[in-house]
Amino acid sequence: MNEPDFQQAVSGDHVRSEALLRPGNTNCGGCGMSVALQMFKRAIGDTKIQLVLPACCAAVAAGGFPFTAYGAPLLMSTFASAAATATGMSQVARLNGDSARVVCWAGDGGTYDIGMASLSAAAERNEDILFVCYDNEIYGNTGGQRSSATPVGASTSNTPKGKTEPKKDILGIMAAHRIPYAATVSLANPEDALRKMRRSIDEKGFRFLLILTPCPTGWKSEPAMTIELVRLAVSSGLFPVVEVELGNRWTVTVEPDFSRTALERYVSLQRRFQKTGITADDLAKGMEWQWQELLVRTGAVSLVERFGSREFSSLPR
Ligand SMILES: Cc1ncc(C[n+]2csc(CCOP(=O)(O)OP(=O)(O)O)c2C)c(N)n1
Ligand code: SF4
Ligand SMILES: [Mg+2]
Repeated sequence: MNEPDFQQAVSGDHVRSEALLRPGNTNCGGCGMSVALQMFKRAIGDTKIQLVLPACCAAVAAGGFPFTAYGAPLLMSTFASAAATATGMSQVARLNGDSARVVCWAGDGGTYDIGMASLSAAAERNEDILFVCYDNEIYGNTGGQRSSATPVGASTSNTPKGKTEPKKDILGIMAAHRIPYAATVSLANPEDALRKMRRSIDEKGFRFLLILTPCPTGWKSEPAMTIELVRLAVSSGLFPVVEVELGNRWTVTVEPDFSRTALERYVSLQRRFQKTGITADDLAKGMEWQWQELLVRTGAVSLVERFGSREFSSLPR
């Protein structure tokens, strides 16, 4: 897509050829993943893609055979083989001179947990694929069990009293593979989101996007509050909106204001937190750790400042 076309896509002032997720799909009302798919299509325009969907709500969304709610060719895979399957498809497309870009569209279960081995292997080989994780912080499709993306304190069907472990730092893990591009995406900041989606489809080598996608069914939130929840997660600092180039150039692309009111509202709008009595204060503790880490990664705070030790002054930044 050239620059004027991209500007049109950002403004929404364009004609979409075909939706990526069509009417007839089985997603719940207010599903953040549906919004993410539509925004992704808006960013990529008519760029030809092939989708790989491991087991997840997005796979079920296609509907019953022989129909499909997707406006792109797709292959459903096992959790464990999604990135390996996408690797094969990308290599075959290259050998055939086919311009299609291969995109894995996986849930947090298929990314943080069950798909991690082949995901890590494909990232390490720098395969030419885009791996998108839509993160609803649970195994949504099987009734809302915890995943390693579930935040501390959230009630799930197998942690009814609240999860005790913090959310895994998946972006840090992916960046450690020194892949060309990794980013987190906020659906409440469309301009930033569209730019990152566009870049990740164009860039060569392994790219990774993490999109926070509220799940009204599992989060026990109102469907109409989906984008508001993302906005609150971003402004409170709970969901850092960043990008990482080549594994070590970290940039915060949407600055939070660390609003305590936003954090309290974020908690109050989801019954998954109210059930366990977790408070904004409890969530703020984990957030502090995350931002200390992030400020060092972006270079805003040096290791010396963070740890106050002379031993760190000789380390490269
Ligand atoms: C190896 C394996 N274990 C378990 C399942 C059952 N299963 C299907 S979908 C799913 C949950 C997926 O969670 P996630 O990837 O986060 O996607 P979501 O359902 O939340 O969209 C599970 C556990 C499976 N299909 N394969
Ligand atoms: S369970 Fe959650 S993620 Fe799955 S379709 Fe429903 S709202 Fe979307
Ligand atoms: Mg999930």
